[in-house]
Amino acid sequence: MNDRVAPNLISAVDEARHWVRLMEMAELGAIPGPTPEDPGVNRACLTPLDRAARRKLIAWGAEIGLTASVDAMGNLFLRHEGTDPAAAPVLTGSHMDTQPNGGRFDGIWGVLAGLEAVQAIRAAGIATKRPIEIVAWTNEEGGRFAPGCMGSMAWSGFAPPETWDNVTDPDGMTFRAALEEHLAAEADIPRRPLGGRPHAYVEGHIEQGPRLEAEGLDIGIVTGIQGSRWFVVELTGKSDHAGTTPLLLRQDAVQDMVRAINALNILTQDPRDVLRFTVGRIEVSPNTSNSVAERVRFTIDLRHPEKEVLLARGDAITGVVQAAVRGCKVAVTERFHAMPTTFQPEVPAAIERAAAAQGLKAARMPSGAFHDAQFLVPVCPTGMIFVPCRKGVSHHPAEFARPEHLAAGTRVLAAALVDLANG
Ligand code: HGY
Ligand code: MN
Ligand code: MN
Repeated sequence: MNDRVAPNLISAVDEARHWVRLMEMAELGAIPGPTPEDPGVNRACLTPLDRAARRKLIAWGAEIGLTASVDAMGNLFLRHEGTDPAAAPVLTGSHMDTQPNGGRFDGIWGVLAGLEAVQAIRAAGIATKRPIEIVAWTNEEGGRFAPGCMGSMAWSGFAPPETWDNVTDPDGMTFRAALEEHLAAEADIPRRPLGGRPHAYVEGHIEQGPRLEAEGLDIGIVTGIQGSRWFVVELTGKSDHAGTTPLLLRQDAVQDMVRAINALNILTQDPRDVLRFTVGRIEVSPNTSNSVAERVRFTIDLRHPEKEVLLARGDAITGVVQAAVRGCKVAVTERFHAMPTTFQPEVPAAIERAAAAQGLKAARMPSGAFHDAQFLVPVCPTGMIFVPCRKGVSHHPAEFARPEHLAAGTRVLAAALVDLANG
């Protein structure tokens, strides 16, 4: 199918323009990194920084004739019209929010690759039967409001939009209040209904793993995404004086947390090192050095490519914690439940054709990170394009991808979009 793609499409993808836009976006929420050459980004969802980045994207889209719209979850869309406006669009994009200690490429590359690909398609004078829409999903990271992927979960019908109304950020603001504030600030942008039936979805993303770089590959043709489950464990004990209370009389929530995590480390042992178990956030109260901790809340991020393992180990968490603690009350809440997904063959095949036609070294591979794409699978044929990132580092300011790799990924995306839009 790709041999119909105009050869000037590839040359119309402008590596320098694409890199400049990425670096401009990285200034919105820039934070110091390990070296001056590696600044990071902290741009949480539904913040003024997030809105400044969206306005910049909308302006770049308007310059090339794309029309913007926003849905009730704040998902942002830029539309390139097709010769058949009534045809189901091909969707591409990713997310613009970052981790609090994030990098310059996670998420935002996929959105800007979509913009660059569509700009190249238009510059090359290629008419697409189907419209192409670039999407920026709301709150993929789950850093400010947990869990992640709220925008794509609500859009795809995986969960109702009001599911997370009362989730609060560290400052106590609810997701619903932040979303209403956000939508009010973007009241001038046309609204669109939540949901849709696109023809296909393609997401560009940095690999966030070491394989492509280690094997000298240009493109990852993603075959699917491993499953993820997020839990919050709350241990409630009793606060006491650190100097006068005998250890035997204490209900120390921190000591019970240590017992619980030690027991969970045994539960999640995996000699093949495939299972991923992470405790990334711990809240202690009253959080003073000379009072015994009354309450601890800690998060669990559990991942595995096999549904059976994810269910068995995840369902055992509550019992393991209860057996491990000494005296604290235990409450375990599951906050995110995304089973392993495999992409349908059509989109990976289009990506493979595009990479082969451009003589790029590509391999099929699964994704260890979760992405909005996993919630698109039940809605339409879905796929992802990975590009290498340095040493596989991500969710850190040292995250880096080379301009030539990003341009190659964008060229594959552009060709795949034309293939899917005219196929
Ligand atoms: O956590 C993840 O897998 C994604 O990068 N947000
Ligand atoms: Mn991401
Ligand atoms: Mn991420």
